[in-house]
Amino acid sequence: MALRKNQRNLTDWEKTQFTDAVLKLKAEKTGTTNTYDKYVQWHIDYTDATHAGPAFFAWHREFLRRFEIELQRIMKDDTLGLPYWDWSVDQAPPSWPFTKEFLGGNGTSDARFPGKVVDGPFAFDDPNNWTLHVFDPDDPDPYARYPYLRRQFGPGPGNPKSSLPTPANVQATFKATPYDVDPWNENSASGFRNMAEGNIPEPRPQMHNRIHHWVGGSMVPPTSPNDPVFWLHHCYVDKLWADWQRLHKDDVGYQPYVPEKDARTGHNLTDRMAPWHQKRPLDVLNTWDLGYHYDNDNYLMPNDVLYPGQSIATPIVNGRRFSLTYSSSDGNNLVLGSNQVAWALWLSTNQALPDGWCVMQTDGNLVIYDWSNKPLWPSNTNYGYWIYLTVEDATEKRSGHLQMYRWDDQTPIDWSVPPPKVGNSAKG
Ligand SMILES: [Cu+2]
Repeated sequence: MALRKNQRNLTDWEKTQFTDAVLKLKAEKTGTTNTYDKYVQWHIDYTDATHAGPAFFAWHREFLRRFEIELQRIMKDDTLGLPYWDWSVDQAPPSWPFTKEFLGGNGTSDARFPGKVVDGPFAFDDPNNWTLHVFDPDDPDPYARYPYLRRQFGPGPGNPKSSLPTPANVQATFKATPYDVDPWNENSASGFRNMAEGNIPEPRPQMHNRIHHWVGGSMVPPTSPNDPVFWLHHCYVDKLWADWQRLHKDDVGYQPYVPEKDARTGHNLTDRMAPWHQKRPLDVLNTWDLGYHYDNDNYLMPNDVLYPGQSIATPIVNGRRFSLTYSSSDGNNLVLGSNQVAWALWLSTNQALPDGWCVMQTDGNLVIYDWSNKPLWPSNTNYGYWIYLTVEDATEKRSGHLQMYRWDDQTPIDWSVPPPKVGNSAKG
């Protein structure tokens, strides 16, 4: 199971893991191309087929998951998850991804190389020599066939928007129902899909589309995966869908994927999605089934790791949200907290522990380690089978509690907190 984290909370090590993995896929030859460029080519070949229709979210979910599995393979780490960029919040340094240490910054305004990215691991002149090979033959921009990564933040050709979407835009999109409406394309006048994809309201582009045009340069579709920020952008777009699915399952009644028929081929519930033809939209509705989840889910799965400052959280139910944070400001302890109280509902210990990390192990133990991998605090739940931990939300009887469950049959196990307020559990 891969845990997909907000890029603003990634450690320097996690950022390097991601960029190294991307560089390795680019360097891995396959046939006449490389693994990375195969994905760029798929995106350009299927741009018309997969955008502006209900399967926009389903196709990109499968596309991203395939890419994530390639990252895991090349790094030999099946817990590696794509990071997401919440562009409605992280719109400036240092919390956005366009830093020298992560994805590199804006392109240069030098008239000889307009938009050329000159810092970070994906700069053409960096020793990694990130080189573009896949181009859009129909792009009228003469620079669109230059072999270096380009970015031109802000308004530009085809982009009247000088800003990124806001949290209010995101909230409005979450309210949109149903999933999609007739005529199931860019002219659909309402529905979550077309609002989040970005063709409503006028003036276009909004939401998802706006980010492509705002980053500009290589991020202008269809060859946008040439810029690795594509994955962080689309990971957040996928998270929007996952959050929308969860939101409308709980409160407003279940909102299914539509339509079952009536959309063009490839976009109906049980159409096979090209070019792989294995999955249908029906097969990608649940991220758990696909092998990943987001850090705003209230689960800690086997092998999920929290580094300092990282957390999992419940959705807000009846105004209440509970979260479990591995908190450096609380002495590198696990802290169960709520948005309604300033104090901790539970602490792993009330002493300051050395810096480290926290993992839900496959032996069933939740353990805090220091950087030399010495255990500092265990939950003592090594029952010998896989366990996952949940933060119970306000719909549950044990609202605001941590509860562990067996992975295989989802029965609760004998460990939950609080009480006690501090320490190891209410085992036995
Ligand atoms: Cu896109």
